[in-house]
Amino acid sequence: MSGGVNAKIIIIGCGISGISAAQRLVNAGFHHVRILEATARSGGRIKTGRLGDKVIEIGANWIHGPSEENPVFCLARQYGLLDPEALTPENQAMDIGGHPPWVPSVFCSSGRQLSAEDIYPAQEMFAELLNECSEFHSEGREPKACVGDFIRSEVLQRAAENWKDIDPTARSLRLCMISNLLKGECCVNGTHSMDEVGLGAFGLYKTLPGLDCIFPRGYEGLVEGLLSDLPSGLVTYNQPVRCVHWNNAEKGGSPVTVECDDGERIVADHVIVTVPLGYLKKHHSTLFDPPLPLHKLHSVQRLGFGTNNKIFVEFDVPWWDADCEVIHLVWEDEDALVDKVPDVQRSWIKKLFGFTVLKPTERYGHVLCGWIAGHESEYMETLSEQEVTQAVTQLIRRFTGNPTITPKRILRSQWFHDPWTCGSYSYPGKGCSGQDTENMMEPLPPQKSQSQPLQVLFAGEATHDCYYSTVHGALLSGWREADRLISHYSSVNSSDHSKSKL
Ligand code: 6YU
Repeated sequence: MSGGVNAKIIIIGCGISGISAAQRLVNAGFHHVRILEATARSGGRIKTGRLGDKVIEIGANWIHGPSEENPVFCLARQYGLLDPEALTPENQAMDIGGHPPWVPSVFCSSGRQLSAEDIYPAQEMFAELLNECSEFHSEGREPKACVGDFIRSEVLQRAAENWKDIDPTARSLRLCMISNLLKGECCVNGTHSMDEVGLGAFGLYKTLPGLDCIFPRGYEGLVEGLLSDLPSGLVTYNQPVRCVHWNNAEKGGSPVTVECDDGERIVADHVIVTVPLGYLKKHHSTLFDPPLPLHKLHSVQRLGFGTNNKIFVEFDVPWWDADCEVIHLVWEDEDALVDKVPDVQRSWIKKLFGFTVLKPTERYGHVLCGWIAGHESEYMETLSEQEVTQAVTQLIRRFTGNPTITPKRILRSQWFHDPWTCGSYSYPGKGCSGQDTENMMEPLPPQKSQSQPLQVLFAGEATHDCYYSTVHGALLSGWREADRLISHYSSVNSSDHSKSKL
């Protein structure tokens, strides 16, 4: 490694993938590592905020699959950031397949609360269909182009067969419940509609065992823990990068020059780009000189990156049951299996599938987190807080039939209009395959042979082959690219060494 430790390495972005790459490189002895971050803070899409005196998460919420194989869980445990229940073997062993078994309450648009019997058949059918969607990848077939088409056609067929003898109103209500579950799945996948999620690629996503848990004092504790191991001054804040000039060596310069928005030009041997896919989609043509090779660009375009936002709503008194963990809002005019609204400006609020309840009550009081994805969510971001409060209040009053319910305060995220993120997280778009993530993580110049120099490397959640859209996927991608450089120098040094022996 002796030659490598002097290599100049620039990391663009101080989200978890940029930080984990820096941590690995510094631990391996590299001492010319710098992170350039566009904003005034670290963490990127890990962003802890406050609602009054309550700690809330504006970005990432849970550790998905908190168990031994999950590096976020292991680091959080090491830093002492988790509640004791999350550390129990029982919690780690629970296999929930990405969908926590929350206790639901369901309200419908005529102001009634539905019973478990009303909705269970729809929930069961939907869960079965999601499992089937995940299996097409390993079966190597794709009976429909997108998850939405598959679910819709199967629900219609199965409902005609299995629900033919039930009362038409009850049958219609089950179909409306499926529309609600489709909207919820848009939030999980961070997409406008399940019609935009590729069916064959849906099963690329892998879950880990463990019942999802939170950071009681905030997800940013993880970021602080990792940063505390790095030399001070390694991160430069408020330093947006405008352009990465690569292949300079052919013109006689250093391999890569990073040009910042303020005009500063920094030369480097290697650059690790960790900007979000949403940012890359919007700015790739100016961010790289020469431009990205076509196969890489096409993957940037094919992979999906959508919006999922939260609307936190606090109340003085709860209007939901004490054991309730998730509240579904079912529109009774939506038996056509819809996950988008016809007129975004007039009826964007119909896209909000419901709320999760922040628990435990002793810590959070009475706070709900509303979830809304897609273009409706992007439109919501343009409204004033007062307009959002009004829409949410009307919605809750209508669904509960209680005209007096009044939120104490609200706070919503605005990820689409964040200029350095441009949305929430990635998903496999229609026509995507594992080759697209391979292309995303491929360094520049394209690695036609082992001897190609490594100039620009790519990390970030959207570059992980099976844990995309998560914090652990992002963290692992940073380690992966650091390891690529570490092994590059190990092999360079060992071949130098063997040459010198000759
Ligand atoms: C998770 C969860 N979670 C909710 C919401 C969001 C996300 N995720 P970063 O963006 O962090 O860093 C890049 C940096 O680059 C950033 O600081 C920029 O400012 C900077 N930058 C950009 N341009 C620059 C420039 N030009 N120059 C310099 N700097 C520049 N993940 O594990 N648990 O609960 C959630 C959630 C609302 C928005 C999430 C969750 C996603 C993670 O937050 C995200 O992946 C990582 O933080 C990204 O880190 P990074 O380093 O890559 O980028 C079955 C099946 C279905 C498949 N999907 C199921 C998965 C479910 C995912 N669920 C998520 C849910 C929530 C609620």
